[in-house]
Amino acid sequence: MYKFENPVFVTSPIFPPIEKFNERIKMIWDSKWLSNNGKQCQEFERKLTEYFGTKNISIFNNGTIALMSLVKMLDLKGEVITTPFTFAATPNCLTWNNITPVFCDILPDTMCIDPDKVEALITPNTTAILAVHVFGNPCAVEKLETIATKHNLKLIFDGAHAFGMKIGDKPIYEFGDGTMYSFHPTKLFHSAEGGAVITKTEKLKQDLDLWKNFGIANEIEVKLPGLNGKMNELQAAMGILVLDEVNKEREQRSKLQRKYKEKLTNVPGVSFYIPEANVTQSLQYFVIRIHEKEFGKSRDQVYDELKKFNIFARKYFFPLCSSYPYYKDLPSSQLENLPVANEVVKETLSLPFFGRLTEADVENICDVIKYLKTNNA
Ligand code: T4K
Repeated sequence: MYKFENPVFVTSPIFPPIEKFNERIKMIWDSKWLSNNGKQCQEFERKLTEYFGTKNISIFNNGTIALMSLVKMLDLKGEVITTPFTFAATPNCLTWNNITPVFCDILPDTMCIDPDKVEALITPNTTAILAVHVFGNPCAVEKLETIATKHNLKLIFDGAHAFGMKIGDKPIYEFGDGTMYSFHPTKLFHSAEGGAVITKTEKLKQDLDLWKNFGIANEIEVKLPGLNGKMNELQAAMGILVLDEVNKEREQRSKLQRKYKEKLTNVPGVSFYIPEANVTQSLQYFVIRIHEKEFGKSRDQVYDELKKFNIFARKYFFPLCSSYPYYKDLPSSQLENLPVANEVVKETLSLPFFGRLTEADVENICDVIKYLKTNNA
């Protein structure tokens, strides 16, 4: 069976041509300006405004600080209903705001929060729903909006995986009060580290802009007890150049996704979710589920055996956030409340998925998976 010569990781960032980065570095050196909304940051925000088609965008030094800031600027308190099947940053942003996360079970197909289980978790202390477009699968946005409106709750999205996602003609950020994007290098689009929030209102964007600069309005006025969430010029320069490459990356990922689908359809014990046709996908991850009984091996066995072929898949998002030592005793974390999430978390495997992979690489990865169904590594 084919073994990769070098390790193949779950992802690998876009690297723009180094000459272009050097030009940008020269611009930064000449400007003698490294942070605090310099020319690169201004240009980056302008370019993102064009790319996304909205002015209500505030860029940050990373997605976590962006989400923490969004929660803070919406003045959320008490309890916020969220998903346990996500990266640690999602519920941690609530904890940093002295909010108790209330974990809600997920849907078996999209693996996003189950809107039909949200209402039962609402108490007088609930102030918002924080949903995650996990792996770039869209949440049930309309149902969530209906619930939020009915109960007078804020609705925010962790769109760390949702760059460029749309439902029909509607960009995903048009749902809810605000959406956070992560520009970490493991993301389809990145700025080395970075993030952004797109808001429904211009006022919220202005509040975020103030908040991320310590709340400083001008030399004689500090309006809010803010923090330092500013992106720097080097990050912005990278972001500008990666933006030029992102459509090419997306095209290649589309081909790879097609190849994965073609090779893994009808493999007993392997399933994957592809969003409906009206969804423009972010193409952030390619995630399969290993169903132990049918496949004959557990996800963990497959994960371990893939390594012997130099394939380094990831068990995102294991363990569930509700299993973390500091969340496990919450009433909402108990197993009986999260049956689907507890099942899904044992099955998911994020396979290598990035533009420098070839379709032949994907074929080899799929052949190894099929080989492992009947053989041991
Ligand atoms: N919400 C959600 C739903 C998220 O997934 C995330 C971040 C956030 C919020 C927070 O956004 P940020 O504050 O990060 O902007 C990674 C990332 O560190 C994290 O950003 C990301 N989610 C999470 C899903 O993945 P790890 O622990 O898996 O990273 P690491 O270092 O193991 O990298 C994974 C693979 O990527 C490596 O095996 C190789 C490759 N890699 C990584 C880096 C950093 C590269 O090839 N080059 C690189 O520079 O967390």
